[in-house]
Amino acid sequence: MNIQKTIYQSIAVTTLLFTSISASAGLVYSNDFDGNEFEASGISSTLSGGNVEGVQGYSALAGFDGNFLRNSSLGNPASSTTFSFTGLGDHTSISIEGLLAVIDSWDSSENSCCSPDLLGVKVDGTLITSATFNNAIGNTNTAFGTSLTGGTSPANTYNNIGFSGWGEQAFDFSGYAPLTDIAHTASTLTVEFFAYGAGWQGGTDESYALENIAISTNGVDVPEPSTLAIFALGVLGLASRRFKNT
Ligand SMILES: [Ca+2]
Ligand SMILES: [Ca+2]
Ligand SMILES: [Ca+2]
Repeated sequence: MNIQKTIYQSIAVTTLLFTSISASAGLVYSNDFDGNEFEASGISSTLSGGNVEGVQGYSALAGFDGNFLRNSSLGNPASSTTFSFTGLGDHTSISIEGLLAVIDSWDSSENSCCSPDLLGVKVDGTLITSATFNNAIGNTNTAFGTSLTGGTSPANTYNNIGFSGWGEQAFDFSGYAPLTDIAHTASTLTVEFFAYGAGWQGGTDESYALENIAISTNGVDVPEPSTLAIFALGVLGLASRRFKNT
């Protein structure tokens, strides 16, 4: 056996090992609710809460197509739409991307008959962000990412594009700061969307839907050069011992 060849092979194996660790970052899960559900290798996912329904007039807005996952639950808090995962590889944060449909008469957060109406997002049980929308009454309207209906219009001016007679809004929350690079390292993950607030009526009165959900991991630690060198030396040590034994 040629020891120089063995050393080169060992370095190649070391490089391959670190390449495979880095490859665990990236897209974990996506779902367009039209039968295209993606799970990364080694990931197991479960989804609960919500109904797959046609997008109705949302089909005119960029990204909405076929069906989405609508949650029209009653209660305070209303039952959540929950995505749960096991088997996540090494990572330092997660990002949640997708489209949000704000359907019918959300009543914002002012003290009226029917508010506040709030949308919360929890990661592993911790509230990450909350939002409110004024499709019907009130003045507060969260910019939950990029508005797909032209911004924060005054109350009662959104177009009615389906469901009951009230107007709708839509947002693309891909890159929305509160849902981007959320610190997270565990191999399990739970992401919950839920409506809450004393004014939440739910049902056919006010509801929401998710479309084109994508959840990814970010920021895998790259091994420091010193760690890599020690690891490589260890492999070389094994290789040279094997050489001496042959
Ligand atoms: Ca869809
Ligand atoms: Ca309400
Ligand atoms: Ca409507």
